[in-house]
Amino acid sequence: MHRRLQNVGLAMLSAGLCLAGVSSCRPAGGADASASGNDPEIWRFAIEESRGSVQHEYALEFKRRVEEKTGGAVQVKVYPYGTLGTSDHITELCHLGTIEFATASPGHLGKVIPEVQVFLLHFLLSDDQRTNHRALRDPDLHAALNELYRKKNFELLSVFSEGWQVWTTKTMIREPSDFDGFKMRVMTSPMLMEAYEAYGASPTPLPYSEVYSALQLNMIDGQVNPVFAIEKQSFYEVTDYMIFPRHAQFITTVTANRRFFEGLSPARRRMVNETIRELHEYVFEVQRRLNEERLALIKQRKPELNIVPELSDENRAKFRKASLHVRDEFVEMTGRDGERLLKRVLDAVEKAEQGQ
Ligand code: 6CS
Repeated sequence: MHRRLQNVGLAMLSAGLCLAGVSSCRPAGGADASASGNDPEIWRFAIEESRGSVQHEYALEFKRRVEEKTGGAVQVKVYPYGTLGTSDHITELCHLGTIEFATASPGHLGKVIPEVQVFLLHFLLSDDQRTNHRALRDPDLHAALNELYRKKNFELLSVFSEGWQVWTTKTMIREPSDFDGFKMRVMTSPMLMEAYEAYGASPTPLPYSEVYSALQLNMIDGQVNPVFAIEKQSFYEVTDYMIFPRHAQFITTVTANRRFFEGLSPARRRMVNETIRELHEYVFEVQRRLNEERLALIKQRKPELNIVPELSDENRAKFRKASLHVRDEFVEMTGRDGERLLKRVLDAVEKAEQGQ
């Protein structure tokens, strides 16, 4: 979309938020705003997923805890995917400060903060989910990332995994050569194009909301997402195979508008940080439970779906080998900052593997 038109659209979205009744409440404004009047202060939290997904449960729990801790002085309004547009719209609204909080997944945010695409590289993290969970909380990694987020007017609050990325496809994929000419839907960050081109596929970037119909109309041959999302968006209905290559995890980040965050009183800032810390453990359990439960549902609803729980070690090694040069492309695309970040992620995983 033309940049100018996009901005007009965003201005209309902002106006829409006021018309939706939010304007009748006191706007978010940190310490000063929280010291006057009896109306609750409203914090808006937009997520990139629909109701009943990992991000939705996360945002609802954030809301519950913040409202409880502030005795209702702050109320959090959660906007599920679609209510404020696509991931790109949500990111822009948080950047502008029209909303205070948003989830921003590297799969889309990479267009704004290229270095965050480090989390899109394949075979980078540990094979063990708990290890990755610890690594993603690494303070040095967080600080390095936050420096990049702040330059774009975001405050990075959290990085977490929503589970393994799983392919649902119309044909069987066992090894890279099976991807020859295969139209794979990817999120819209450029690194994902590189990642699947490395296997010989033809990657097709699309917003989340367009994936189901693109599969249905045979415009694409497959897509990649965690199990809970495959069930929630019904992608399994329009594909024949569900393959678990364990090549990457779906990583997301939680952000706040930087000006809003810095304008909060120290006590409020501490409360947000404390809540975010508490939610790191909480969300690990949520993604584990949702991915497990939804897999059982999919099996029950579509018994004829071919589920491939793992690739052979030999084929997995072929994918790993094909993926490695994408790390060089990442460094080429992101320069010194990207290179340093890549090293930090690898160090954080190593430290977590050693139980530090
Ligand atoms: O594939 C996507 O575009 C989306 N998938 C998930 C699991 N969350 C948000 C993201 O936009």
